[in-house]
Parts: sequence; C-alpha cells; structure tokens
Amino acid sequence: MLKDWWKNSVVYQIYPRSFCDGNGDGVGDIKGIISKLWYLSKLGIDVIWLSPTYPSPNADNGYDISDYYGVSEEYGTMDEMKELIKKCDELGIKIVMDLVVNHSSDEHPWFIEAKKSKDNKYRDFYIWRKGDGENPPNDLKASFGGSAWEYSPETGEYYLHFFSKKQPDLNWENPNMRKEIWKMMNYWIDLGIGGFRMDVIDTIGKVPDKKIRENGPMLHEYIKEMHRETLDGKNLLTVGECWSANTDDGIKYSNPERHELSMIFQFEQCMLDRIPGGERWDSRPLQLTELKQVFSKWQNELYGKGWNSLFWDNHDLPRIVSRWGNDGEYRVLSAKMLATLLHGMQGTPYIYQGEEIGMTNVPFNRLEDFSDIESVNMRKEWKEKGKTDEEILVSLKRNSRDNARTPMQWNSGYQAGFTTGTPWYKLNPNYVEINAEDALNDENSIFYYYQKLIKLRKSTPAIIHGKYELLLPEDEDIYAYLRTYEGETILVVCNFHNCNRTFSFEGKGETLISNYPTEKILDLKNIELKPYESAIYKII
Ligand code: ISL
Ligand code: CA
Repeated sequence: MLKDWWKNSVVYQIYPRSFCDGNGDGVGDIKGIISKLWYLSKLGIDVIWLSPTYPSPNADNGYDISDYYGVSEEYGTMDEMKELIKKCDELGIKIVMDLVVNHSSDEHPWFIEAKKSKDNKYRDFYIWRKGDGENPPNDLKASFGGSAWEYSPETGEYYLHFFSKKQPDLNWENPNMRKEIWKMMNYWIDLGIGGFRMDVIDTIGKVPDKKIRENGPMLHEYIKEMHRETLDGKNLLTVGECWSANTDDGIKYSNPERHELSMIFQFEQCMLDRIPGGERWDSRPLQLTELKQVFSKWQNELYGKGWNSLFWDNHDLPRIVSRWGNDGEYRVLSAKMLATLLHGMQGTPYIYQGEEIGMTNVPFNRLEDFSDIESVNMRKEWKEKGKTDEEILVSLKRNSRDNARTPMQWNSGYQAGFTTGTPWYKLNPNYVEINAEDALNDENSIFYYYQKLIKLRKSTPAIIHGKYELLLPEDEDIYAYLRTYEGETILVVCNFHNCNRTFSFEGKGETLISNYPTEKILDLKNIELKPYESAIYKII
C-alpha cells in the first residue's frame, strides 16, 4: 500500500440514515449501502466516510453514541458491517469510521455509572463541577443552545456538555478514559477499516474552568498519544474536524513529522457568508474575493507542510448548489463549476451524498418540517428573542442542517427509491427531476462530470502535487488559478456567476474538462466565458 495513499484518494461521505434503506423500515442501513456500492464504484471514489452507525438514542442522529463497539439495530448487525468492509475491500474502497469521542451519549454505560455517585469508578470519565450558588459553574454555552452545564440531581453537581445535554463531554484529562478510547480504536482498526474521521477533535483539550473550548494546551499531546497507541505504522486516513483551526494549527495536525493526523477538515471558507462577529444563523452574500483569499491562504501555507480536505458539503451544511451556486436555471452548470473549482486544488476531496447529482436545499415552508436538534432549538431561541416565524423560516431554509439530511434521491419512483416504506424524514420533492437514475442515463450529467474530475485528478500529478498560484485576486466573477508541477502547468478557470465574461491568459490550452462544449486545443487569449462556465486546461 502506497504511503500517503490518501493524497490520491477521493472520499465519499455517507449519512447512513438517509442513504439507502435496505429493509423497508424507512431508515437507511448497511444493507442499503451494500446495495449501492456499484454506484460508488462507478463514480470512482476510494474511501467512504461513514457517519456514525453505532448504537445511539439519536438525540443528535448518532453523534451521541451509547456503545462504541456496536452497530445500531436500525442500521444492521456487526456481521453486516464486516460484510460491508469486505465488499468494499473487493472494490478497492476503504471505510473510514466516524470517531465521536469529545462526548458520548448520556445513555452510555460509562455515564450511567458516572452520574450515580462521586466515588463511582467512571465518575472521572466525565467533567463534573459544583454550581456557583444556584447557578451553573460558569457561563459556557452549548452549541445547540443554553448552558453547557447540566445539573445532575443524584450528586448535586453539574456535568459539562458542549452539545446537547444528552451528549456529556468525556474527560480527556483522565488517562484511564483515554486508554478506553485507544482500545476501542484498535478494535475497529483490527476489523480492517481504513481510518477515522474525528468529530470536533479540536475540543478534546478543553479547560472548562478557564472557558477554553478549542485548542486547549493538551490537545496535540492527546493526539500524539493517540497516534502512538493506535495509528502508528498502520497507514490509515485520519482526518480531524476542526472549526477553530488556522493554517498554523492545520500544519500542527497534519505535518507528518509531528505524527498526528493525515489531514485536517477545516471550515474557514464556510464562515464567509456569516456576518462577522454575528451568530451562526445570520447570513450575508458570499464575496468571491474573500473566498479566494481563504482558499489561497490554505493552499499556499500548507504546501509541503500539511494536508487539507477539500469539501463544499457535509451533513452539517446546506447544499452548495443552493448556497453558492444556482439551484434554478443553472443548477447543472453551476454544480459542475463548483466541483471544478474545488477538485483542481491540492488536498483530499470529499463528496457528500447527493452532491454528485446536484441535490438542493429543501423547499419546506413549515417550521415543523425542520427536525434536526439544532434547528428545533434555534426555533425556540429565536421565538423567545421575538423573531417572527417568517424570519425563522428564512434562516432555517438557508442554514439548517436538515438541508443535507433529506433522503438520497435514487430515482423518480416511489419515495425516490430510498425506501419501500415511509422515509424517516421528508424527501425533497424535486426528486422527480433530480435523481441518480436520470443522472446515470445522461452522459452530460453532474454525476459523470464528477466521475471525470476524479479520473483527471488521478492521472494529473499537477493536481495532486502542484504549486498553487491565484490569478485575478480582485475579480468578483472569475476564480482562476494555476497548478504547476515538474514542468507541467494546468489552469483552472471558473466563472462564478450568471454573466458573460472575458478571460485572458497568454498561451494555448488543451481542454482536460469543461462544463460547456469546448475546442480540444485553444488559444486562451480573450476567451468568452458563459454563465458558470468552468474548465481545466493543460498549458501547452
Ligand atoms: O453544524 C454545526 C453548525 O454549523 C455545528 O455547530 C456542528 O455541531 C459542529 O460542526 C460539530 O459537528 C460535529 O459534531 C456535532 C454533530 O452534531 C455534528 O453532526 C458533527 O459533524 C456533535 O457531535
Ligand atoms: Ca432500514
């Protein structure tokens, strides 16, 4: 196995609940995933990142785990999981498991024990503090709203939870707790998985008394210990989800000499349509020049020193074609443009289920249709703040995680081919026009465009290793950059908007991929770009 194989790989994220239901109960499952491996293989991906499939009371759709060693009955059995790993292996696909160890479920046996008494063996697996009089220990807030401290009547103390109160934070200061995590990781590694995606890993070094959430003083020590105890010499793909990271942090996590992780999954670009200093639910339009600054900074500063993930979408983000593309008339063209922009860069690309067919945000018009815990809590908080239903709806439609979680659209038939029963969550009604079957029957579909991009990456060393150079930094419509490696230069040009624009480059290009019909060889001086036109040229 090639060292750093993950640099040449493309990852596909599956959100199991919504991918494919194999037994008709309305919830996606492992059997369903196995039935679609041919589809993923056809797309050409190398790795599946599987969002959590462990037993869970589902306070946060599986990101609240009650047994790290098992498979939720909803999703199948351990034998089916083993079968999935084996079938994937036969197709040259690796499974990357979601590692959610900032917190467990409050229904995990460790927590059930820990809350019983102050001298319980598992007490120190979690973080307990006395209240400040009648109040919580301090004013730390939970990501899903309210205080990050929950009173526990059994012992009269509070426990910390950065997410919902059903997700108590694990105490990483406790070496016995850490040992349990290493043991569990080794168990999965021995089952033959290809690596881990590490949920909010930047918070495990927290110091709650000083109100430090991310990047605590011990963070990288813990990750190094993890490396020594579990990952060392195994050649796995390990990716840390880090909302807080800047490029220096990115290098810390992913520089091979530091023996931590393969790569970082950071979100600086995703923050660009938030209002600076504002809250998660307020948004503003994206400025293309700012997107260029952020992407270019990461491309340049990690070059030769670290490794980044390339993604637009995941299960926590609205759909990119609705967010920064055009989900009306130019849906197909803009989806291809966005893919081109991302897949020409350095890093490991991640495709989130449905992105490859251009799935869009939900058109739901009732507040009750938004079901994610974060959306439900936001609705309550905004109501208390006096916001109108209309304001809440506008923000949910634009920002809710539910946008990414409607069932995968397989065909235009019954329940979009997702289930033979009743889906656990509403379908986006546009499955009649947007679905995998139609995409597979159309040689110009977004699906085949992604397939081609994946092939192109694998056959073009400049895409994997090339030095990045941004062109036209001030231009608000065109995003263009070069990648150069061992005498080969490729040019990526994307018209980000619904307008015609002229672009000029001194030289001739061979078209490697394009979302409009284009000549094979062309002079790049003064070319006309049509709405959302994008292409990758080899400079000849
Ligand atoms: O999705 C968010 C809003 O944009 C974040 O607040 C999100 O909770 C954060 O990205 C952390 O995400 C990860 O951990 C959460 C889980 O709910 C997310 O699904 C997961 O990706 C807690 O485990
Ligand atoms: Ca099912």
